[in-house]
Amino acid sequence: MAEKKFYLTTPIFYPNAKLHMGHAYTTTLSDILVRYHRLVGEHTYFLTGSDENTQKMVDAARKAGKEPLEFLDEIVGQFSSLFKELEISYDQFIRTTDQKKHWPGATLLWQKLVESGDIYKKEYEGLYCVGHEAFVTEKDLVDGKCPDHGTVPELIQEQNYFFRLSKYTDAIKEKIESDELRIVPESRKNETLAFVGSGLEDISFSRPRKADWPQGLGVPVPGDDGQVMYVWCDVLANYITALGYGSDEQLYKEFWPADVHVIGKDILRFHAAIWPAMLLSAGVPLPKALLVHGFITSGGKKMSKTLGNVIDPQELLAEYGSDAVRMFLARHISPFEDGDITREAFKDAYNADLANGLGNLVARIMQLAQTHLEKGTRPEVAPFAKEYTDALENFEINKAADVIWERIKLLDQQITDTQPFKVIKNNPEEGKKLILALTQELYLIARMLNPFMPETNAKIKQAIIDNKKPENLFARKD
Ligand code: ME8
Repeated sequence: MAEKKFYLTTPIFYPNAKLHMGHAYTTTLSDILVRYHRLVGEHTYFLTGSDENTQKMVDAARKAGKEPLEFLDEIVGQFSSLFKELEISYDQFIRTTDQKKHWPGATLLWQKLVESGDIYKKEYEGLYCVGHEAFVTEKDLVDGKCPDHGTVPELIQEQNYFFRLSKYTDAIKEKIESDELRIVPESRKNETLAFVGSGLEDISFSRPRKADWPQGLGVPVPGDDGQVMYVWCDVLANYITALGYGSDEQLYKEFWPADVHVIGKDILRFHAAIWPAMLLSAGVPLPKALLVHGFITSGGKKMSKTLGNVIDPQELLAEYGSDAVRMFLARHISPFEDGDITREAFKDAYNADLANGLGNLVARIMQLAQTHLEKGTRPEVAPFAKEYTDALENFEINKAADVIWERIKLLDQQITDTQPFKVIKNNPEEGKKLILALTQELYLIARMLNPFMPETNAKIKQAIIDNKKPENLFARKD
């Protein structure tokens, strides 16, 4: 039988500023899922990237006194260092300014939509919010300003190409209702069905090329160089262009359709309506699932510089290391709801889960093993418990982490209950058996930690193989 494949994507992030905790969250969840599928022997592909053909990037570059393309390289460099520090094991980082990798596929996709009769030209007038990179309506504004960005939108009148999204209302509804396109959690599925059910309207798919955009920014509309693709056919297309759709299609054949697009709740509508409609129009299979996670706040509030509650992932990484950050995000924030992080909560969780919890357990067991077992007593590898694999198959990442911590607690209890340090004095054989059983369960726990805490997983397994207590796995933070 052919190996099972697993293709996961993250959103492609805007490179107009450094990534924050929310982006770190999406990427960490994604990485945990991919590492799990890799661990159980599937053939995985993990895509992330950046959404570069945007006005807000051009504005940010000019503000920084840089040329846009040079500015992009710098910010994208910062993205990759954050991902490296977070141990994100992606296979490819796609950039939408990549003319070799991305543009041919975006162009082909556009042409397919044209062939289906779904692209038409129309005069358009609307209010454009640069912060959103989207047209907004009067209804969205507060005192004439965009409430999210505090800016007055521009009134724009122009010729655009439109996409016949309305045509796909029923087909999309059916795909979502039948779970052919699964939306997780259920509440997001219902939200999408309500939104799609109220009818989809055709949407603007291109914009006139801006005079101040440098060459190399914005995918040209095929056959009309005066227009560039506006968002959808450029940005959403990344999920297939990265696999070589429209150029070298080997990866595309191997990995498409995506097994899951991991996204935040802010971009649900694009992914649940526009993207499937484009794929239906182009005759491309739909992704299998969308995992829609909530938003992270700090102390119950949106992180903002003015409130002073911004938590920079790089600061936490420098102080606590990647495994601690990954574990907090995985265990203490539900992927299906909004979550909160504060420095205090982080420190408390670190001390309870890692320094006093896992770290202490490893020290207790390895102290016994080092003293009483011979080196080379290799543990047997037990299979994973179903509640662990089920949780991860269903994207219940925090639940899978809880399963591990439940076993950590039980194993701690097992030492207290069986007292191998006493048994060994009167009955060395029996004592050794007890200690070996402890190391065996510890080995399994280490394997279960693999997707969450790759470094710790390796350190514990090595300690067991070397039969040696590891130095300070997690130092207490006071
Ligand atoms: O929207 N909590 O890019 P973006 C949790 N380029 N996750 C958060 C978050 C928060 N507070 N803030 C952001 C874009 N995110 C487009 C996407 S995809 C084809 C194009 C995460 O840089 C979350 O995953 O604004 C959200 O969907 C994404 O970052 C938006 O990133």
